[in-house]
Amino acid sequence: MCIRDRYYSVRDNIGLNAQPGLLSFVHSDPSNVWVPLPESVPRKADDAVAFVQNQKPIGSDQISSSGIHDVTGRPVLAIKDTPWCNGVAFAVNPDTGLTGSTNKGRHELDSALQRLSGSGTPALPGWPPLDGGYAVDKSAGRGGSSAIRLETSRNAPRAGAGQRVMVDQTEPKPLELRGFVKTKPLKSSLDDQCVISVTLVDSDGQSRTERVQVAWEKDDYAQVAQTFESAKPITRATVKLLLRDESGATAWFDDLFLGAAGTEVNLLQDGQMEAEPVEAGGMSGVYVENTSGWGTTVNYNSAHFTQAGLPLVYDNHTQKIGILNMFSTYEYLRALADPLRKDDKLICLLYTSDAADDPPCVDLGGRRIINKKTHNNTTPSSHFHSRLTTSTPL
Ligand SMILES: [Ca+2]
Repeated sequence: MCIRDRYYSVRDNIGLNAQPGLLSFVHSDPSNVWVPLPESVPRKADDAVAFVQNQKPIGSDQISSSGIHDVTGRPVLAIKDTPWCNGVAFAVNPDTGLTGSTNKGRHELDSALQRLSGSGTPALPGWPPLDGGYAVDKSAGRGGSSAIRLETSRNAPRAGAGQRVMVDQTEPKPLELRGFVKTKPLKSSLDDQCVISVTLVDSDGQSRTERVQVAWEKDDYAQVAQTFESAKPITRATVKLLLRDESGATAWFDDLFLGAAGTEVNLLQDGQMEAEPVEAGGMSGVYVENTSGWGTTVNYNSAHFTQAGLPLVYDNHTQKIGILNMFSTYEYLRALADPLRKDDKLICLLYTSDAADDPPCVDLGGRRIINKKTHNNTTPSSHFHSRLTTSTPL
């Protein structure tokens, strides 16, 4: 079986899974560990490595156990400034058989399965789930009865909900965001742990993302409010409710408003979170991103050699042996296929493609995707068209 799909996975103004209605597949990126870097850290490899060693951000344990080394023993990485992460992507060996409970492959596998088990959770039609998704809490609402509840754990450290709205200003006017948030203890000290992120796109196609900080440890709903000014008319906006905490946290969101300042016209659909939740349905499984990424990289981290299930390779250029990372990715896929096959779930391999002439197709839940013109009016570098090619489970 083969499914082709045009999928806007990395557009900043479309959350993962959100826009095409891909609600039943969860995302796995097994060969990268993304680390956002503060602005003060120079965008150089040595500085990025030092930051990870000294500050121990989320993912540092996976980098130390699964990191790919080049022939000189240095971590393989790429400095990146992308809509979803301004920092560094460390190349990692996704083999789940590496020693250490914190290896990337095992973490990714456990996380994908856990998120998949929750991906059938009914969601509000106006609020597509992001990352690990959310629950509709019918008894925790502030106004009315329902609220969106985000919960995280070690295996599912990110949860979220998002919504894109057309603003269509003809002249610049301030936009106001208001909402109410309640949180249970947030243990780590990251300042972007619980935020409402608002991405605004103006009439020139320029986008900017503002993060509205949520107060910590509130037993009751507290209001957040922020006004955004823009020199150009704002054409569209994406609001994301985001929680990330490896040690486990909970946050509730209710009564969200986004609209022209001083008005009560809410651009958000179901800002009160009172709609009837619906189930995602259709086929489900895991889509694995970057299956070609780092694939031809040879991993010289000798600590990984004895755990490799496939033969090592001899590199003519360096005249040394190593692990071809594509083989490690295959081992990850094989480990992932076992539990999925038992449950009639699918693996989809996602790789980047410039096949802009791909025909519009159905999405994985069987609904047709309409490729609106607004998807294509930004610069090519701000997104890539991806093609999902799936097969039956490996
Ligand atoms: Ca409500």
